[in-house]
Formats: sequence, C-alpha cells, structure tokens
Amino acid sequence: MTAKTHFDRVSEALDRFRIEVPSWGFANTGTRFGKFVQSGAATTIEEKFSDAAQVNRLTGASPTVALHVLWDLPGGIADVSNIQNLEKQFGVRSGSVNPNLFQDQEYKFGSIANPSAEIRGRAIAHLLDSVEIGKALGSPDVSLWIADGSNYPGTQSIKKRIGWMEEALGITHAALGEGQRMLVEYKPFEPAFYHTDIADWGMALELARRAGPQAKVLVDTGHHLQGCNIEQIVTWLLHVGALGGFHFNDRKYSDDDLTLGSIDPYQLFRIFHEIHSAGEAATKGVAFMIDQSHNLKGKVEAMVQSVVTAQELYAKAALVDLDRLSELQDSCCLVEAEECFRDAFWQDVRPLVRAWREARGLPADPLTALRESGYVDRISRDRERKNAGAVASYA
Ligand code: RM4
Ligand code: MN
Ligand code: MN
Repeated sequence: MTAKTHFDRVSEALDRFRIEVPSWGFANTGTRFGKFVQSGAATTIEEKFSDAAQVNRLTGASPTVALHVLWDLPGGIADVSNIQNLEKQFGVRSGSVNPNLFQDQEYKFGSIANPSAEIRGRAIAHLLDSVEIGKALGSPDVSLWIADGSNYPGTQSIKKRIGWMEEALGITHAALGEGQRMLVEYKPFEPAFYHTDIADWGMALELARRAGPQAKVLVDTGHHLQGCNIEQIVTWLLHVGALGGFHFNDRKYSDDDLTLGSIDPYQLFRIFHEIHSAGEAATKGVAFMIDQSHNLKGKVEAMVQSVVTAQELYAKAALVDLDRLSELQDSCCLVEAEECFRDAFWQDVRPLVRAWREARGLPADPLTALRESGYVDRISRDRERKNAGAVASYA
C-alpha cells in the first residue's frame, strides 16, 4: 500500500468520524470519596456548551453534546428553549438525552425495577419526559442507564424485577417518535454490588428486543468484568442489528472513566476494526459517544485529547488490509494474519491525521491550539469564584 493510499483511507475514515462529548465531562465530578474542584470546570449548562463548542472547533469531530436531564434540564421540557438558544449561540447541537434514574432518594431500592409501583411510575414518568425532551430537541437517542440492583443475596426478587423493567421499557418505547431510538446500557456492578438489573449485553439485548425495534444496546467500554472480550460483543450486536452506540472511556480496574485509549489503546483499535470490517451500511446508525469524568486532568484538555485519540485509533483501524486479512484468516496463516492486523496498529498515523486536519482547515495540533488560544486560562479566571463554592467532600 502506498503512502497516498494510506492518506486516502485515513481521510475517508476521519471525514465520517463523529464522536459526541458528554456535558458532565466538563463539570466537577469525582470519585465516591470526593471531588477535586477545578477552577475552570463548567458550572452551568451554558459553560458546558461553550466548552463542547471549543472541543468541536479544534477537532471538527464533536458537533453534538450529550445531555443529562436532571443536571442540564432540571426544569424538564420547560428548559428545552434554553438549550435551543445555547445550540444557536455556540454552534453545537444537543446529542443523546440521558434520563437520570439514580440520584433521587426515592431510587434507593431501584427506579423502574423498584418493588413500589408508585416509584416505578415516577421513574416511567421521567423516562417519558426524556422522550418528549428528545423529540423537542430533535435529538435521536434517549440513552438509558438503569442503575437498579441490590447489595445482598435474597433481598430482592430478580425475577419480579425483570417483569417490572420489561413493562417500563415497553411503555417508553411506545412513546418514541419516528426515527427516535432508545439505547439500553448495561453494567455488571456499581452502584449495586450483588446484582445489577441490567448486568450484561445479553440482558440489555433481550430487554431492548422485547421493548421494540427502536430499542438498541449501548456498549460502555468501562462496563464489563475484567478480561471481557468487548469486540466480540460488538460483533454479535452488529450481527443481530442491535448495536445502538458506545460510551467510550478506558479503565484499569472497574468503571474508572479514564481517557479512552489511555490504558489499552489496542482494545479500542480492535473495537474499531470490527466497526470497519462490518462496513458502512451496517454501522451507519451506531453512535460514538465519550462517557468520561476527568477527576485530575483539566476538563477541556482531556476532552480534546480524547477526541484526538479516538480519531487516531479509528484511522489506524482503517489501515487494516481487510481483503488480505480475510484470506490469511481463511487459510489459517496465524502469524501472518496477526502481523497483518498488528501492522496497522503499529503505524504512526499522526502525520497523516495532521495532514488531514490541515486539508480540512483545522488546527494541525488541537492540544497546542487549545493552549495557544488561552481558552483554558480564560475560563479558569472567569469561573474561579463560582467553583470555589463547590462541594468537594465525601461525607
Ligand atoms: C454511569 C453510566 C452512565 C452515565 C453515568 C454518569 O456509570 O456510564 O452512562 O450517564 O455513569
Ligand atoms: Mn455510560
Ligand atoms: Mn459508567
């Protein structure tokens, strides 16, 4: 393959690559032990939009920002016009709408899987509000993370809770508009530590299936038990037409929400390889989203770094010679096949990505451009006083 071909492949891949940034990735977030407050962290939805727009300006790849209903639209549907004004003001659009069924005191024993019919009803009402918010904003995806579960064996009926979830998701699906989707996320642990009601992709897939054709599965890369082969799950979900999207982040131990590709870039490369090899038609609707919380790194810098890393790994995966790999696999030439695969991973695509950025009128080095823009210094000054009052303690 010539250098020209490599550039073409990288350009083609990057021209279509979009990754959504999470509003909560710009705010003060932390661990369950506390928060390290950053003077530049976003304290309002306006500041979150401003930061998201800055990331998009530098990378050209993140035109949408995911919203968390309770944090970003505390007034519900009444806040939609405010969001629409921010979209106009900052030039980035609303992305997935994320209901919040984990924060309120009433959800101590669950939301849509709570034994109390009254609490389940409130959770369903919030899901329906989120669907309406999505319609009003014109954002296609309502993205559900159900935090329900229990901490001790025998304390809850796993079976009854399945039925309650089926009911709630069916009702939510029935309210979806045309073209609107419902993404079902899974997670094996945390906040509950004995059982999580939607613990893995099998449960998410079955619940999505029963809810209806507009329900798909969302794969959060941090939501698996150690050693899980995530790319195999991705391939299966693509095979059955049920892959809705991703929440990208990296992890070393649990749901660490570290910068994507920071611990195991080869894993993200392998996931992107499955996306590339499935072909454009099969992966058209698959939403790429970042779900990270930067506890120690600067928020905007970390987000730019994440988008850039995702672009690089996506570009690398586009360099796998799929025809040759397929022949080698079929003839069981194991070492040659592995080397063909690894060859793409070990290519330094950064000069090609840089050339692509320049060709598209984008800064050649987004992180340097961010530093030179003075944006982080400015927001750190402007927001310092507001952040000084932020709550940092654990207890
Ligand atoms: C969860 C999950 C959800 C995200 C929340 C903040 O672990 O990943 O997608 O909305 O965190
Ligand atoms: Mn997630
Ligand atoms: Mn998570």
